Amino acid sequence: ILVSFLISVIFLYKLSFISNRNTGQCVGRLDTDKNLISLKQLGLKFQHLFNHGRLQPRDCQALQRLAIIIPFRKRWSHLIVLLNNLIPLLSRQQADVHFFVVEQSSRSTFNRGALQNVGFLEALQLGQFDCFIFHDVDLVPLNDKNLYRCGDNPRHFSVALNKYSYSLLYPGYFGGVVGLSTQQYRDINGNSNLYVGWGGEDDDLLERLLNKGYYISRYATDLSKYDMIQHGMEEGNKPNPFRLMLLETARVRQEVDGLTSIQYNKTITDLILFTLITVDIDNEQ
Ligand code: UD2
Ligand code: MN
Repeated sequence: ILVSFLISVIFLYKLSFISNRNTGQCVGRLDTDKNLISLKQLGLKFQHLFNHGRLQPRDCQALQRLAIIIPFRKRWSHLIVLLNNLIPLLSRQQADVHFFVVEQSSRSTFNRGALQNVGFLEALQLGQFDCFIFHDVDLVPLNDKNLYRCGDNPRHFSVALNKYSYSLLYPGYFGGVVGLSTQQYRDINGNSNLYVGWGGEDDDLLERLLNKGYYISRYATDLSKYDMIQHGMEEGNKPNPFRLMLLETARVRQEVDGLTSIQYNKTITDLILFTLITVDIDNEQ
């Protein structure tokens, strides 16, 4: 009797863990689900949680409405893995969230900073958002107590990456996944639009926020672990040779280079789980 009692207790405990992972409370440390399913299957799996592109808690009203901005080009398998892991996590965190995938059309060199500015401006055309989380498509959070919300200072979420043995790369590292309130992002005039190709735009963003009297806020390392899905470097996103030179003038450019100066053409498509914003960016502006 004792043995069968113990077995049932263990079984019930496991069951509650599994059901928590799908809907209920946060559970802490997670394993990444790396299964590749189609975009259609992903839609079928999660569509019941969405209403007009908005994932909302069932039993309460969230304090912050979040926009997750994903700069993107030709990384569909990463996007699927990210959403497959992030949607249940955010649902457990009772988040009120809308995903915006900001895709740069293939003509020009990749410009992550400019795409983030477009995501911010276009999201605010479509709804009211309190908090913007700018999210690399290839970073999967490993702990659901890493709470996706904005605070009094800009927050760096992706502190500890598998790629860097789960330790902070350097104290001023502000790449990967960061969150700024709508007010904070406006105050700093968003990202620079001048970083064409790989690198430097994240360090520039840090200069901009420090220049406006903010500092970086981070959660404990244990909560801030991420796995970066393995990838190479794209032809259209080669390291920018001017990035260090640009960085020297970050603060003097801040008022004239950013949200206030960006020029682009866009096409918007509403899908079940996210809004796709396809953007033509003129890197010569
Ligand atoms: C690092 C930073 C990233 C950014 C970049 C320099 C981390 C974890 N990430 O990323 O935040 O500062 O350096 O620009 O430190 N992307 C596409 N398609 C492309 C190219 C880029 O979708 O063809 C997007 C995608 O969201 C990707 C992000 O841009 O995650 C950053 O590009 P990356 O992953 O190639 O660069 P990585 O890992 O060095
Ligand atoms: Mn990456």
